[in-house]
Amino acid sequence: ALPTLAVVGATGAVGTVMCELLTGRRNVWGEIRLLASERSVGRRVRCRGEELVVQALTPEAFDGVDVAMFDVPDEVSAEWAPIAVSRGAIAVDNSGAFRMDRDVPLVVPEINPEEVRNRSRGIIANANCTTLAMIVAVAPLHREYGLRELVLASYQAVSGAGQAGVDILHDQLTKVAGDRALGSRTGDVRQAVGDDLGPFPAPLALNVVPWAGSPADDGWSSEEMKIRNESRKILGLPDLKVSATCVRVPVVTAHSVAVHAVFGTEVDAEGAREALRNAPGVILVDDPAAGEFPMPIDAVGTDPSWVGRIRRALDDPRALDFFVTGDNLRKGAALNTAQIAELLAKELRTP
Ligand code: 11C
Repeated sequence: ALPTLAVVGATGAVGTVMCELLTGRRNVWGEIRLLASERSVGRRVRCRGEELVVQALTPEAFDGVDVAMFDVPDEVSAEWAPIAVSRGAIAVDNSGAFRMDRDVPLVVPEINPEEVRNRSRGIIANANCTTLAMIVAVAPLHREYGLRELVLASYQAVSGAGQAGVDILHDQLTKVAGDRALGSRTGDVRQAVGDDLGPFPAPLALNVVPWAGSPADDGWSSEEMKIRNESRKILGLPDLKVSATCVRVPVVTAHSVAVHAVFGTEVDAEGAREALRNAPGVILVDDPAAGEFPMPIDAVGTDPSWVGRIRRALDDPRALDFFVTGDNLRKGAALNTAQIAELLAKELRTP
């Protein structure tokens, strides 16, 4: 029999992409059960060609479920993933609640699929969307050259902050549209946009904001710490040096990262391109003379991480500079979760 899947948070920004994505992938599931908070209960959602009615998130809703995906905020996952496990399900969690737990593997199927077996808590974690966009491109280069250090700057889309982030950017763009004087004097964009900044600390229209997440120690942001800690765990490099600066940009979907990666041996740009050409989950787009580089407007709605602008560093023969763009709601969230769940489905399938 085919295993039963539950999608918790089915009507949120990631859950919605998950339902679309499950429709387009090879079917490995028997029943699919959509679960959400009270206000979405009863909603009808099309998934895999069926019309499914969203059910309430209750302990009983997990009875008979083999794999439960969680696309909900940290605190909801922290409470409900263990409940799903106590009812017999394996939880695949897209939140940050369990990622750094020693008994919870952090799995990227292109990199460490074998880790799905080390799930003594019954929970498998999915990485942050910025980490995911970058790490599928970094891992093949690590295998080739031996990674020592990452210096990163992110260019993160507003949908990373959920639908509220998308709505506020569109509202702000409407407010600033057509006023060609805006952006030439200090404070005028703030005035045009007004006080409602949604989930962000400053206007996003006609601006970039060097902040994502919440404050961590010594001036770092939680997002910058996540990239560091998660990269180390996924690559199995606990001492990897990582410095990230996370920046929010006026893009709706797809996070980008400018990467400076230092390796243990000398690198060459063509060798790096060759490694990336053959890597799963990566598409090489690297012909700047022809206007071909990775960009959100092209990567949105696609599965792979787009990689380009590959150069050997001018001042260090062991370092590469490149640019990566990946859809933060697909590989950055729903797709990676679906891929992990499919590894489990293969294991659980009974003849
Ligand atoms: C953002 N990366 O763009 C965040 C959203 O740890 O899963 C995802 C937060 C997380 O704001």
